[in-house]
Amino acid sequence: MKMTRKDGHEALTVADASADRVVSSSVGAAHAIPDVRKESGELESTMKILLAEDSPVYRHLISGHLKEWGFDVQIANDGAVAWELLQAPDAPKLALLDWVLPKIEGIELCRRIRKAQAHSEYTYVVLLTSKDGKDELVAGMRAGADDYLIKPFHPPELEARLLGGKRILDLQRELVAARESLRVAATYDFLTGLLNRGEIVAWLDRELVRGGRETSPVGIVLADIDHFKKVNDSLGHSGGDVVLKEVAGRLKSDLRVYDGAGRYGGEEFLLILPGCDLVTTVRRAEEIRRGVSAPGVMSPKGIVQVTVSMGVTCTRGDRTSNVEALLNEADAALYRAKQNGRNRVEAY
Ligand code: GH3
Ligand code: MG
Ligand code: MG
Ligand code: MG
Repeated sequence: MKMTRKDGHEALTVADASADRVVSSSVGAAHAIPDVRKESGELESTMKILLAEDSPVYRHLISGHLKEWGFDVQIANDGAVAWELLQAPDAPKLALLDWVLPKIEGIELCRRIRKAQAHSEYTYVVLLTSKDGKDELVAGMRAGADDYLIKPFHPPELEARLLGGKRILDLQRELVAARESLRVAATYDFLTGLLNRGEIVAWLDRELVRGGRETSPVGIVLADIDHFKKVNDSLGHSGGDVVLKEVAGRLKSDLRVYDGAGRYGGEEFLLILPGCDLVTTVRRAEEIRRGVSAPGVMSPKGIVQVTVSMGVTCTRGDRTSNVEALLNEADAALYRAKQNGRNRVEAY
């Protein structure tokens, strides 16, 4: 049966309550539906969408339109299947949920989505409800729905809702990407890609706590490029930058995944070696030092020989270690390495 609404438009509707009878799509059928996608260029062809609908008729009609609009449609016949699909690793971020569903109702799905989602990517939810459920709409929105659609509805109404949802999801993704790039900028040193000073010191602080708890030593290496001013003088500042990057890469290349490396200052680097006592830290520092100086560094103005001096210290189980004291020790040892001829490792 076709239903005619007050505005004179015929809507997507189902004849009767009983399933499998159906049946009309809107007046103009598929070919007459205005192609919002072509007009706005907004609907992404591969965007996933979840359709949770227990009425076979609506399921068939709606999924047909969604596919026609280019969506990759996942279908759930009941709320439990919908919830399972929504929890999958690559779940759809756009969900069209019928209010009345077997097992888990649409409104309960909304609640669960919002509860589970505090830290993950946003899911945009459009709740489908029948006309007599109108009074409950506010409750649906409170439960976490972003929008609603009252059955029966015209296909273009649905498409318009989905375009709005997609726009929100795009904005949200842009915000997340912007936040992520701010986080990266605040965490890493732009030139070398190592942790910046604040982060490597915070890392050291955390490792000291862990080392204290596990009574395990933490080795610390402060490395400083020798005569770097001369490198800058001969290669220019940008040539110096190339050398800095290369040295940072070499310092890092010998580290284990749980070691930390950061740019502590202009041409100074801090390495943190959890679980390494003083003897081991000195041995590893020696290996790393040799690795830095072994092959010359290619720069736009030719090959330069680069060396580093290192000051090494380590936490000891029998005394409390704090970041500042350890950094002072490493710095004192580094000073001795410079005094004693550079390109060498000294322990505190
Ligand atoms: P030493 O062996 O005693 O450490 O001598 P040095 O010349 O390496 O030490 P000094 O501290 O006198 O000079 C460090 C130089 O590092 C000076 C500074 O211009 C340069 N520098 C600091 N940061 C950067 C950077 O980001 N890029 C470049 N190209 N140079 C930098
Ligand atoms: Mg239903
Ligand atoms: Mg230096
Ligand atoms: Mg220096």
